Amino acid sequence: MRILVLAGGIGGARFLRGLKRAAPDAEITVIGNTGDDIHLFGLKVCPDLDTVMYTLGGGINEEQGWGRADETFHLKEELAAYGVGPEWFGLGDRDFATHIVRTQMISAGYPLSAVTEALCDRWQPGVRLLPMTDDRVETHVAVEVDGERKAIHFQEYWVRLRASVPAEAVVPVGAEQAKPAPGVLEAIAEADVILFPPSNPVVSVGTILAVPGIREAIAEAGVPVVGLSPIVGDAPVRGMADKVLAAVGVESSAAAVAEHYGSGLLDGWLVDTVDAGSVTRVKAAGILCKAVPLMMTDLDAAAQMAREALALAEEVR
Ligand code: GDP
Ligand code: FO1
Ligand code: CA
Repeated sequence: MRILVLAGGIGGARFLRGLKRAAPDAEITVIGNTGDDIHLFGLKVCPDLDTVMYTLGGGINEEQGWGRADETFHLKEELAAYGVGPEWFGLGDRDFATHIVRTQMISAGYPLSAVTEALCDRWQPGVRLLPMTDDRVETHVAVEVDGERKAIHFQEYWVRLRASVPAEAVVPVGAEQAKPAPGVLEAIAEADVILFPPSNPVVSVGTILAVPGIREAIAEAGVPVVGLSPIVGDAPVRGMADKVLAAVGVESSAAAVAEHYGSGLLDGWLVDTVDAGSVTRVKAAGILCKAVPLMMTDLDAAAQMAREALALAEEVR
């Protein structure tokens, strides 16, 4: 079975770990979000691709959910001693190596998709990890600070400001001109089932869908498309999904996220058992829906969620 998954960082990566356990013989292709990418210290950093690669490859900092295990921060401290920042973004020594290799290969002319494949040669994530595009896309957030409206990088909004001010708009800058990376449209067309993990619907899955051709290819793939809600009890399990959902005019609820994707895209939607009351509303939107436990407390829980998603896909097929 060929399974295609659109993934952000932590939510996507932890779900994928469960999916690998639930479907050990499946061929899994992951389209990763690159809208979070940021250039720092002259290096290209791809947080969501790296989170998937490290999580599935066994190098992730488990407690944090991002960055490397056994990390140290000597390089960052030395840069800070020269007054070179930003200090608000925690890049560790081990992680820096990934960004140096990536930037070196990109400077030598390799596209991000080829670079990602080369990095995965080391980590062996057990899935085919494709960036959504080889073109530069950067998610910016419009905010009002001291009475002045300005656009800042999504990482600045989340990591520096901790989403402490309302997001007035979220713009995947460059997405309209971007082309799907090599292999992306083919993987969608060849998939037997397409899954949206409990990733951020705006800045992760939404950004991937903003690359022209990807949404259309999924809608026309003719295979079950099933998603899992990242919103449990009307709040994100972690992160700032409520803030970025508000920016696109969507309430923070499992049902509203399903309606936001819509029946043109989604065939099935899983909500957490605490949101069982919203199953009728999702069904009324033309999307098959079931309430099951959706907290990825450990690998077994994530694997059970993946089984439920695959079972729902069989029901809608
Ligand atoms: P990010 O790039 O690191 O923010 O990761 P993703 O976009 O892949 O996923 C972020 C989303 O995952 C957030 O909106 C969280 O609410 C959701 N999430 C994290 N852990 C869980 C969990 O255990 N269960 C569910 N249902 N959602 C989760
Ligand atoms: N998230 C943080 O909350 N603080 C950080 O300092 C931070 C550094 C960082 C470095 C490399 C990397 O791959 C990810 C990193 N993240 C950090 C996580 C990440 O940028 C965001 O949590 C997600 O992209 C949110 O969608
Ligand atoms: Ca992310």
